[in-house]
Amino acid sequence: MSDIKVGIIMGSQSDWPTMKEAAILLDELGVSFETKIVSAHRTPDRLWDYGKSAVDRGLQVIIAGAGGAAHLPGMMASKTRVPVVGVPIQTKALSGVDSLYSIVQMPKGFPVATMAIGAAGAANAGLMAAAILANTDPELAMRLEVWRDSLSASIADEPTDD
Ligand code: RP5
Repeated sequence: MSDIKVGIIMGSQSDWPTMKEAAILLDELGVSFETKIVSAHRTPDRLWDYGKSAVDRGLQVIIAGAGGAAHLPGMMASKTRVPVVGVPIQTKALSGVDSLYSIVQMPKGFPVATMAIGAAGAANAGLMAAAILANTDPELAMRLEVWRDSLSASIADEPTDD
């Protein structure tokens, strides 16, 4: 079993600028992760193998981003009991509403924890994965508390014109 706790997977290289936001957060919080391109449509065998081996490899959370007919998160959730956090990529044609609907409307029995569309959703996916892991990792829990407190402290009391 490897040390990697979180898998960040995405349907295409074109998803990486968005999914990078999850990686940045996990890096900041000291969570080990891997990144892979796994497409439900273009590399279905890769998807199957990834899902089949996820538990044995010690993955504890999978963050899956996809756009358009975004079947990757749901198909991954059907293949492994490892919790899947879905990130709808913002598309050009339909602004990511297509991705959101494709990811969020899972049938009863196979949930995907669906985040917001785009970069904020990807960053929150990283934070969600860290929060899940923090339940059994007190040091990570402390780092996450510090991160949250520092974000709160950075918010001004009053708006300015600048
Ligand atoms: C999806 O199709 C990917 O997740 C990506 O968001 C979208 C478009 O992929 P490319 O045509 O840019 O490779 O599978």
